[in-house]
Amino acid sequence: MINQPLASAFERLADLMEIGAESGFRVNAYRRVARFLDAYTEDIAVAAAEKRLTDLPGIGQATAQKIQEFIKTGKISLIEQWEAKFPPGLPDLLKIQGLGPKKLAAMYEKLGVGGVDDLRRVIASGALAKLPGFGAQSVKRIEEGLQFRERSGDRTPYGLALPIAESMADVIRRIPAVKRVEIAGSLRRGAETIGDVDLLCESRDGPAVVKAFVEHDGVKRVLASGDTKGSITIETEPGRELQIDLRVVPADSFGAAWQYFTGSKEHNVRLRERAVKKKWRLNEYGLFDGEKQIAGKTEESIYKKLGVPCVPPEIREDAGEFDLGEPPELIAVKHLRGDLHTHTTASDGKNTIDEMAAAAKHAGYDYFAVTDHSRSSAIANGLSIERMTRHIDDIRAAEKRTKGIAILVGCECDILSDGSLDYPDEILAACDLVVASVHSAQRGGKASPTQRTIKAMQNPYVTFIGHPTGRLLGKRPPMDIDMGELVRAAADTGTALEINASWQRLDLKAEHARQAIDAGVMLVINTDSHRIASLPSIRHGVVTARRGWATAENVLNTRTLRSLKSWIAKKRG
Ligand code: DGT
Ligand code: CA
Ligand code: CA
Ligand code: ZN
Repeated sequence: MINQPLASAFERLADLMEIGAESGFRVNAYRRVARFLDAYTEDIAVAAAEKRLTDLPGIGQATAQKIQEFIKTGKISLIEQWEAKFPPGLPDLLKIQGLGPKKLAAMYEKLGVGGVDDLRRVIASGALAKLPGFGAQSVKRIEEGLQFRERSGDRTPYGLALPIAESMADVIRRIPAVKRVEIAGSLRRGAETIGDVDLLCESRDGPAVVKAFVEHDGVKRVLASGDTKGSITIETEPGRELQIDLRVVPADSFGAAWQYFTGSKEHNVRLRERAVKKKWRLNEYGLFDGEKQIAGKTEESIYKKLGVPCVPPEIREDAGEFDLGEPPELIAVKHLRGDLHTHTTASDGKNTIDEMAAAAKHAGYDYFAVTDHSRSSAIANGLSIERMTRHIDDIRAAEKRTKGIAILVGCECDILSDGSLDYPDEILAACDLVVASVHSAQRGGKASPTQRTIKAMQNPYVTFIGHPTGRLLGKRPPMDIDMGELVRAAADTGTALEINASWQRLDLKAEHARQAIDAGVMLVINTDSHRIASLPSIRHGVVTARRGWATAENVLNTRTLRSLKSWIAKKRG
């Protein structure tokens, strides 16, 4: 659906206009359109084709025209006009944590900041801190955001790279000479960030395939174009590109190439040692005894010959997988029976309880939990005790009228700066489950983040900790958490730890998930969805759990509703 990219386009338009100090009225109107599109459950292209756009709330003639233009051309010319007004590096600064359009406008007008280099200069000279509305604290945050973004370099988050790779794989699949296409590399292993995408295809006509690949519409730059290999880039967002490598191999070598280019390098080195010990040779063309190929049509054939388990790609990291007797059965999406961390319009979600319920049911779940924000999360429209009390009734009423899926009453309760919880126990007790999360003072709370979280876990109503380290990939570093202490306390108190599947978070990350499992801690995989379109991102959480060696037994929301409830009841005593 074009709804999401279109919503982002209107959001960008609003940002640009706000940087340009355009009237708040028009800016807000475009933000409302973006929010509407974001939450709109039907395909906006259908409404456009049926000339119904202006029947929709907040969409007038002018906006309808822009939507039509975007559907036809993939862009909105007004955005380009606005972009032309500023130095090209200026809008990109919006991606730095702590910098919004208003601050950018001030920096641009008063100090002539037009990009990252200028920003660094005005931070160093102290000029930025002197600007009204900035101050030392806010400049420090901006500086941290800038440094963090630079450190994360040009790796692309898994959740952004995956859909791009999948649609490129579909494009290649439609080339006539192509028999088969697969994803390899770090993306197949489910790494949290991706250096480049590696695709593999089976064909006997390499040159034709590579030609079609590098000449495809969406290609930004061609880096290499040979007989069996092509390399291109795709623009993921303005100013950022993702490299995609394609290799063309014959059927007899497909398994060997897939194994080799899946990696990791460390895993491959160990595997090659096994081959050498047997006086064989292993490379991307196959496993060879002298000149004779003895395996390589499939991956399994290679592992089998070498006498090592053919483990899932997610755990090919030389982190103990060679010591396994059998390949483990890791957790899969099909094992999950429900999503236990979601938001609705009651706080900052875009869809109602009923819409979320219908979508969760459609996803095949047996249950899901509504966990809106608690009162202190003002920016997330957190619920006062009175509103929460009514919300609980609303959820129970929705549960009564909904068939085919159980709706659990929950809340995402803030862990305050001293580690106390944002709601009194009576409210928590009225919920079926409670997510406790740190949302404020990630640095410099009254107690350390570890101590705050442990204190929250000691409350019997806290079922699990949401996004335990608070990181945002490429944007915000994790809180300073002592993971060893945290998982011990989780085990002691019978509190589960979340793997938040949102692609910006992936929190816990894989290494921490494995540490938790080793300590006997229960994991729970949730999307933290703020709209129904986010529910499928559960698979990012599952991949992260797999990289942490999780099986279905390690994950709370693989349980039946009855077994889930009794697990929660055990901690409540
Ligand atoms: P990335 O792209 O940085 O996220 O990580 P990968 O793992 O996708 O690395 P990449 O794209 O450089 O190479 C893809 C795979 O090809 C890698 O996982 C293993 C294999 N490979 C590449 N270069 C070597 C090498 O020098 N030795 C061995 N054993 N394998 C290699
Ligand atoms: Ca790669
Ligand atoms: Ca590569
Ligand atoms: Zn949440």
